[in-house]
Amino acid sequence: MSAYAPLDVPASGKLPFTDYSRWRLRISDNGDHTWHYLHTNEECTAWPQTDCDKYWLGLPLDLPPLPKPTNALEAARNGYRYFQHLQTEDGHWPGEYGGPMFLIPGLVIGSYVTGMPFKLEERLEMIRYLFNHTNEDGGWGIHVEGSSTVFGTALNYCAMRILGVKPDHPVAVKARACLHKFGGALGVPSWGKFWLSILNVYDWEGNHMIPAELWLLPDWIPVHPHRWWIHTRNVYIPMGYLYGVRFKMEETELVLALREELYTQNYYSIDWPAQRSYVHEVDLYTPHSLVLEGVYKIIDTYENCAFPPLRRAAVRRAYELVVLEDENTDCQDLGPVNKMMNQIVRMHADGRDSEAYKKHYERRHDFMWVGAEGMMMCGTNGSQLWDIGFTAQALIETGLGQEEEFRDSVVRILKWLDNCQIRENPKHFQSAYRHQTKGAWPFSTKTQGYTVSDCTGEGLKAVLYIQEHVKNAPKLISEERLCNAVDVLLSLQNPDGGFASYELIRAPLFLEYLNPAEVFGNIMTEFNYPECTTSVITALSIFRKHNPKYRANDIQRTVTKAVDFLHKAQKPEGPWFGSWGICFTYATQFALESLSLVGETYENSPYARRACDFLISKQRADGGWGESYKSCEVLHWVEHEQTQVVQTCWAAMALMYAQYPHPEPIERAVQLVMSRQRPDGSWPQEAIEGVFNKNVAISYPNFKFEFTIWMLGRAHRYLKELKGRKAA
Ligand code: LAN
Repeated sequence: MSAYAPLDVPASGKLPFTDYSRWRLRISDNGDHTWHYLHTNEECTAWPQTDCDKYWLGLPLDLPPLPKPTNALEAARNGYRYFQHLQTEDGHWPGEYGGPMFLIPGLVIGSYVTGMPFKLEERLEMIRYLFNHTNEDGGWGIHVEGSSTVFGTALNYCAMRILGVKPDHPVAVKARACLHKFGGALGVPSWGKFWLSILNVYDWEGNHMIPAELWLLPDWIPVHPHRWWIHTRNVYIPMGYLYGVRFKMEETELVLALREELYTQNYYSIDWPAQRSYVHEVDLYTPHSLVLEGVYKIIDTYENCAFPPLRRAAVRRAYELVVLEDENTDCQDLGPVNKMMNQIVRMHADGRDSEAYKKHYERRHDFMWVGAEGMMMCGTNGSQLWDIGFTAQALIETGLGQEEEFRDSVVRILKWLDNCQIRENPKHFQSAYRHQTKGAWPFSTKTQGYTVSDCTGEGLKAVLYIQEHVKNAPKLISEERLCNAVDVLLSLQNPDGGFASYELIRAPLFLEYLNPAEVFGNIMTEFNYPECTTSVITALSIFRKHNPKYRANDIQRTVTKAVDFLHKAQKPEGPWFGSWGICFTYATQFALESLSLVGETYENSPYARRACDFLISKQRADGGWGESYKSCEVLHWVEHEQTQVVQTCWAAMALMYAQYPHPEPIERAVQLVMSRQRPDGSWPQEAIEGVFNKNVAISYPNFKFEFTIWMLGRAHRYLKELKGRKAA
């Protein structure tokens, strides 16, 4: 295991551990991202660093100051002049997609146990990232802004040690002290117990049964796992396999050392079965329900006398499903968690000489991102489509996209959108329990290739906007393909009118009582989300203006039901709860966008009015808005300590969607956002913007460009019109 030999690293991660002028971002034909470290000066000259590379590495771009903006539109234009530097040749905007602090451990443990090495520079910068994200107490939380938990601390401690940090390094010493304060790794949540068991530093006996057997049930059963939320089922498939075969790392010196370092008692004296339901209180977001405890009693008892042929069949079935997923996504897989687990399954079943092993080796890099603070593992292989969709709409709605200066940039956006649309259903379609993909846009790239409702909506809007509103724009996406996208959207409505994320809701919502992952909320089934519902409503509304004939009745029925869902989903105080961005500000912006497209405004709709009044009540003295990620956790509004530019834009956009009749709050928001713009047109990074499963924050650093440009440009016109109306 020399690939993981101990390293000498500085005490602090402040300064890079590698030469940052040598990193380059490579973009595949589909827009997948991989970072490369160049070793010779010749290589560096042949492949110069781009502004985009420099920006994400935190290196200065040295762009000259732009003419000082005298109004909101000029500020938006300056913003886009800067943002254009970060657009790649192929037309999209790469971006760092960090935040969750439980992904590097999966990458590192999964690589270690499958014998896949990292390059030295990757190891060094991952270590630095971990150093830079320790909390005051020496530990790590579940995400970069969260306080320390056993999950974050135990797993990242192991990752750091595998990567080469010695146990007496000051960061390791402090992290260990923090972990021991929590009583060691014993109380790690179930996903942590799983990873530590894979690493052979937690006994499998300390885990509740993970039943791959469920996949042998007939599909019609209402709680069959193919009906679970797509991420959850795709994680529990390889988990079931690896639990079923009790996969564990051989006892290396490091494994033996970790058994001593992670616990406050002798590893060999631990009562493992007693730990199965024990999770430290700092980690508990969704405690086990009584029903789940009951189910565990039954299946743990079964496990004691498991019937070997049944177990073999279950493990075989799990393996088949892993292969289908790998083949559908070229081993990139749905997300970083199941990707690393599938990798272990494939190594175990197919061996180290297999094609699958080689593919998995490469595909790890799609998730590994070098940022200013070191190398991280991203939440997906990027947010390519999501970012380009908003950028396109911002450009067209502000009118900037029609300006000659930006023409080339806009056409490149369209080309990228053209390439990204998924043209076919998956290779393994029904057999892998997938929803149709033909016509959809994914969240990141076509390689990953999963339909997402709102990504399809935003992708469709972006294409329609550019093809319709930019003079002489090439019509790259045919009417047939636009209709395919509409078909996908129409296929995704749930009976109560709402839209979920990737699929229809397939199982009863009470399944949430069986949520075994104590650190996440709402993971067992799909749920309807106001954000997703909005993207679909708005995309369909814009599409039918473009093509009033295609499935007109279906569209009408779908939009009416969806708006009805939105009305019902509004909180009594006025906002909507956001599940993917922070939080009430985010979702309320989307909801009011929907309502605006069906003609509901402050003047004529009690829903829009209540929402505006709520937002106005949250505007701060400086003219901005600021909401903490904690809102998503505790389900009510929590102020952020600082005003946030991105949320200020969301709130101001919401007011404009609702045609809020008083200009002052919007003017003050514009002032705040302009006051934070730098002379080169950019905005500095502020607090984290996104969230998932209620408890994990995730970053969308390009939002600070997309929504600022969009809001400023719109506000410029809106305020003018409003004043004109008032004068008349
Ligand atoms: C995402 C990111 C994008 C997000 C939106 C498109 C914004 C949303 O409107 C629909 C859901 C979706 C696609 C989404 C779902 C969950 C994801 C994939 C993530 C938040 C990014 C990371 C997260 C994934 C589950 C992380 C891995 C963790 C597990 C619990 C498996």
